[in-house]
Amino acid sequence: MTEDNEAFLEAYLSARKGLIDSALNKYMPAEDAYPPEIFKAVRYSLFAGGKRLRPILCLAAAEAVGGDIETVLPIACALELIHTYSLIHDDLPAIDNDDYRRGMPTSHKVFGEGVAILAGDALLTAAFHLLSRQDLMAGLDPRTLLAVINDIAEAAGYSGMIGGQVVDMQSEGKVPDYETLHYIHSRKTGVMILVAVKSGARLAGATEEEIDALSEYGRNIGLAFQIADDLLNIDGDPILMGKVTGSDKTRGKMTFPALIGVVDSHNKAYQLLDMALAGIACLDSKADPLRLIASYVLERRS
Ligand code: GRG
Repeated sequence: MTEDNEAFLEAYLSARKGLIDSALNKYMPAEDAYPPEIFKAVRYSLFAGGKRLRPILCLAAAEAVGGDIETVLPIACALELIHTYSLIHDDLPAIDNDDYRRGMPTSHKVFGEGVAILAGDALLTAAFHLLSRQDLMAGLDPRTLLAVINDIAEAAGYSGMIGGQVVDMQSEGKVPDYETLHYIHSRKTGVMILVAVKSGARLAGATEEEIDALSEYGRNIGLAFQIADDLLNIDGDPILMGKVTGSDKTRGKMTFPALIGVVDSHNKAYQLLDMALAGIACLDSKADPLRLIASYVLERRS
């Protein structure tokens, strides 16, 4: 990436993150709402410094087809609520048993396991509550919104993120094979990234051709994102990542480096980047932020 593109992307990501953070702050109940323990736990994880990649992608996809990002903002925020829930539950003792995330103690370490489980549940429910708020959705076509809610529910559920997580857990300690690994990565992580891009495009009134192009982009960067995550778990800086590295190997997780090695995993991720960019070659310069985000997904250090 050139220095100019790097500077543009940094400013772009920071501005979008600011927009998303203030919308989330507005949509979520105050920390001292009753009962305070649950609202504190929800806000603790929601405002713990996440990159906001999924909502940013949702807004950038809308922008790429000439849409209005303010209209799509609540849907983008709902995706972040689902993402935050998945991280809280992923860190639980029964799943990955992680003590730190983003440099801070995980939810169950601060609030106890019971409240952490409920905070995750509350965030998932809050996402669909937000998606069905008539006051915020007034500018959207109801049929399109319903189709988007359906896509998001499918992506987060047993055929998507949960399915991927289940197979991920069941595959620990097993000899990796491509088919299983592709299933895990494309569902556990990829599908929420894909649905973020697709939802933004659909809500912004994209044509079927544009939706197909952006889906191709989303599918490829979704998988590339998880391969980059596998690589960061090996050679990432624990300080920048805010969590321990090396855990995938200790747990015998099925990952791309475990299947094909570090160098080929790196090459595979860049191949996917090329495919993502080729997918949106038909879009004009309004898709440039998406092009830069695709490189960022692979070059990020946290
Ligand atoms: C329902 C019991 C129960 C568990 C759900 C679904 C699930 C657990 C976990 C799957 C989600 C998951 C943690 C996938 C890994 C993907 C990943 C690399 C997450 C980190 O995403 P970033 O880097 O995080 O975007 P930030 O911190 O920036 O928000």
